[in-house]
Amino acid sequence: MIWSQEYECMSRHRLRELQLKRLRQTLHRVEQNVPMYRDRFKEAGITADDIRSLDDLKHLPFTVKQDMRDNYPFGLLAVPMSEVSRIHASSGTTGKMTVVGYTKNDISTWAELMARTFSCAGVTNSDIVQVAYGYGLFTGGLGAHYGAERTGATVVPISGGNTKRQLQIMKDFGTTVLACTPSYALYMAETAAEIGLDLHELPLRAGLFGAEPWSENMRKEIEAKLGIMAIDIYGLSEIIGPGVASECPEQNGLHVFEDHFIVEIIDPATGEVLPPGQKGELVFTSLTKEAFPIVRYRTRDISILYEEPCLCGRTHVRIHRIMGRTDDMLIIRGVNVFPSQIESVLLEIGDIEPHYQLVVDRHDNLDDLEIWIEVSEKLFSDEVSGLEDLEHKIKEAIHSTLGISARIKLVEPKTIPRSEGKAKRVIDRREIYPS
Ligand code: DLL
Repeated sequence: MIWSQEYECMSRHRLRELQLKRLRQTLHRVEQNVPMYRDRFKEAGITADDIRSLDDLKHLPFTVKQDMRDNYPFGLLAVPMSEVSRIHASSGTTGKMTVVGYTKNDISTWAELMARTFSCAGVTNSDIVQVAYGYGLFTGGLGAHYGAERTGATVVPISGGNTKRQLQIMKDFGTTVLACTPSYALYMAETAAEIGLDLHELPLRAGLFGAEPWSENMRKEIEAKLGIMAIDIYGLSEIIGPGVASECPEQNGLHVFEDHFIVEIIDPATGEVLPPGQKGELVFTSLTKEAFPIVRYRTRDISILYEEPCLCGRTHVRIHRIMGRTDDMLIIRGVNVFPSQIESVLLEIGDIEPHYQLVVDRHDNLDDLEIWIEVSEKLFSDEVSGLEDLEHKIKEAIHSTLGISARIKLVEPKTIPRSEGKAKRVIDRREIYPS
């Protein structure tokens, strides 16, 4: 089922015309209203008027995550606050989060894009959609909520967590579609098995999974254990939230909603645009956003672009499922975490040597973070209670700053292997990216 035949199946020629028109509008909007873009364009010796073809896009400077931090919280908004009807922010830090804003129209556009996403899984007004993405500043919950509502489906806004209750509701309400992170879907399946609930007997038939990396093997496992079709959905707060790209029933790459976003793949080392078929970093430009337009945003996500037509009839290009990142960002239980954030929390606490290692693993389908930290010789030879206090203090600090729980393991000086080059801060045993 295609939600918006008119736009999703548009001829490539008409689509390009529409993109160019919307791109020029967006560039004028940022040039007039956002000082950072105005300055950047000036530095690059370019004005919005100079962009006469889609090919000219490559002359514009990139936008990066640091730009959000530098303009925290509202410096990149292109409308006055009186026109902003919603704020979201990326998870991870309480300090300088990535803050994004939406006008009423933006919220409506987003709902429309998410309705397309749900339609990719065949969702109609006969469906009952359980939204188990987190509600709140994270874009997953409310993004899925508005989109599912737009399709006419019945929405169960349960948010994440409380797994047994999720399963009870799934059974009692007759949920047909589940929206959550892929690892949480597997965790639900496992909990169902533990309590003797056979998911194959329930009406559940499809799931929309994203917000973290997963693999083809994980898809197979989810589909088998839950007895459903599992659709990969992709997005990021900076671009709109979920609703940037979605798989169709062909399950062979994610269609980028190109009437609202231009996608490019670049060489992360040189910034040069790569042709379709080559692996590189995804870069997006928004075409219709009012409050928070964004030009050439470097996602750090690695993928490949496919231009071949898709059997489903949609004409929008597809991207390969996310294959990795160009930076060290980890996604732990749906929370985006940079090792540097953990480091700064650790260094604010005394008695710690600047040697630590993050060990990330997945047990029973739940991400598990263990932080190994070297403590001073003195503390280590002190009585045990000193170590326990410190462990507790670190655990609390990590939880309150980053919103994730971690197991803390304090070790003697010189326990963590030293490296001659870059320190190896992260050991990720989850094997989540496809090889
Ligand atoms: O995770 C938005 C979202 C919510 C997408 C619900 C899908 C479903 P952020 O918190 O800003 O936004 O995190 C964005 O998550 O740059 C990717 O690294 C990763 N990511 C999102 N979707 C996928 C996916 C939301 N399908 C970051 N596969 C992105 C792999 C994904 N990684």
